[in-house]
Amino acid sequence: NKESISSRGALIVLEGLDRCGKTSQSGRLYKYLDEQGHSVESWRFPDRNTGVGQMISSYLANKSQLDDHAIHLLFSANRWEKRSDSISENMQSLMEEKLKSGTTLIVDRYSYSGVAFSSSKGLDIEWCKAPEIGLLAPDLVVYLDISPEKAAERGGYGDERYEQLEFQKKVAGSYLSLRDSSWKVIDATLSIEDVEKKLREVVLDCMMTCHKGKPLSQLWP
Ligand code: FDM
Repeated sequence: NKESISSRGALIVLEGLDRCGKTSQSGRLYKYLDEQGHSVESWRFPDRNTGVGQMISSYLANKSQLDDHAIHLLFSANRWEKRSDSISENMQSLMEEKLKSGTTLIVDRYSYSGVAFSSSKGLDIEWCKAPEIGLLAPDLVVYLDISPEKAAERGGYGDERYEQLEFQKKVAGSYLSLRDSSWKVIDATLSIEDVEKKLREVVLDCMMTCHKGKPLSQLWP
């Protein structure tokens, strides 16, 4: 029976500094894969639609204050509540179920943002990684690489808490220490079309590997 052996979707994560182009590239990638007939969804963290997500959103907008450890754990909780559907009857709604049913997820920010941003405030990196243990590991992490200075030139930052050059410089350093050889790094200063093309290549390649039966795994590998 073809259905029971149907292949799973890929968990694709896009990371990078604010204004690196992640959000527009994930939109373009989604559109492309969808038009090619793939089952695909575009996700992002923080997911501001949940109760936890609303607390995060209020914190980011400087409307509430929270201890650095507490907000870190909320970002992590926001990923845990989207990991797997253990409490409701709807077995198709969350990450693991989606992937297993063959849907590829393009995720704008994930645990690496969690660790990079919080450790840039001075929190211990191992402490930051701990609550992420057991979340689904991405099949591919794409880092859209841009210097903090260049990113800041792109129309300036908004009003959210972390959108400041000095802080983004620290985040860039944290990302660098998190990167490993499996990450695909794309120069985010190339034209939108060139970034898109490179992104498509690495993503299609990864989807093929998952299609061939690569098992889902957990953080941190
Ligand atoms: N951010 C995002 C964190 O500090 N920790 C996390 O776990 C995640 C997912 O939230 F400045 C930060 C990164 C960014 C802010 O992200 C909101 P978006 O992509 O601008 O919504």
